[in-house]
Amino acid sequence: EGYAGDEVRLAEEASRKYGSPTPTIFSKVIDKSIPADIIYEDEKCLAFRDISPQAPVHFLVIPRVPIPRISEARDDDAEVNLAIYFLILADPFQGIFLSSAVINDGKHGSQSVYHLHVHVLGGRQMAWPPG
Ligand code: D5M
Repeated sequence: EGYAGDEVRLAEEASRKYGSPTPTIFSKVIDKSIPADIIYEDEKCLAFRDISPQAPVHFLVIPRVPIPRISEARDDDAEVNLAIYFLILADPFQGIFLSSAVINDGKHGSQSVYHLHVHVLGGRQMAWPPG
């Protein structure tokens, strides 16, 4: 509820900007047609726990607009402003140490879901570089 009804408008907007992105599983998370552990949402973005957590804390931050990948984000995609996301996320996760934020881009980045998402991981020692 709350922001329901915006999805059609956002999909049309994305379709104009990016061609017609194939809807992904994250569209269903957004429209709540599949269950997800949503920890934060506002008119621009959603955060929910990763179904396959790689750390004690592992959630994904996605824009509602279905931008397929970071390398296709446009200048006018203000909602992709990571500073905004992390400011927002600082609040629900106050007190939890967040270690890394990762964006996988395309085939070489092993991106599997083509709806832009930021992995936010924490609660354990991370390694560098990623595999
Ligand atoms: O990572 C895509 C991530 O999305 C991967 O860590 C699993 C996660 N995922 C996939 N489906 C779901 C659902 N339904 N809920 C929560 N998390 C999900 P990538 O960066 O594309 O490799």
